[in-house]
Amino acid sequence: MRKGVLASLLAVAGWTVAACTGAAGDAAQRMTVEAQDLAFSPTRLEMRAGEPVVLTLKNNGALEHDFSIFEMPLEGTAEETGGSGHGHGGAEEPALHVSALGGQSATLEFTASTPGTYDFWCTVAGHKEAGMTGTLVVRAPE
Ligand SMILES: [Cu+2]
Repeated sequence: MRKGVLASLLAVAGWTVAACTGAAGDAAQRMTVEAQDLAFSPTRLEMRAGEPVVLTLKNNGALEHDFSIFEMPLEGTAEETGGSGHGHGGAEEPALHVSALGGQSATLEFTASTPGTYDFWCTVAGHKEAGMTGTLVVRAPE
């Protein structure tokens, strides 16, 4: 019994270390999306499936902005760091989401699993309609 508990604890500890080290590391595909009031730059991102991505959202505007993709298959779960932490009020949660207050930056680590073209936009009310949209292209692994 005790042995079983210890093994479980070790398994949890091992998992935690792996999570902290991050799937990303040096080999990650690093990219930055800048947000203005009210646009993204660039509006087109490309990445490879199966390889970790570290995406930085740099908010150069005064308003809060986010980068969201509602439906996109991932390997594991996305990890947001330094975001403004706004919620979506119990509405549908995006598969990918990173938010930043005006003048701040936040990062999102994730791994896309499936090649395809995905639309991203800012979910702050009215921003998508004002043109805060873009396209993320996931290419097949090399
Ligand atoms: Cu916005």
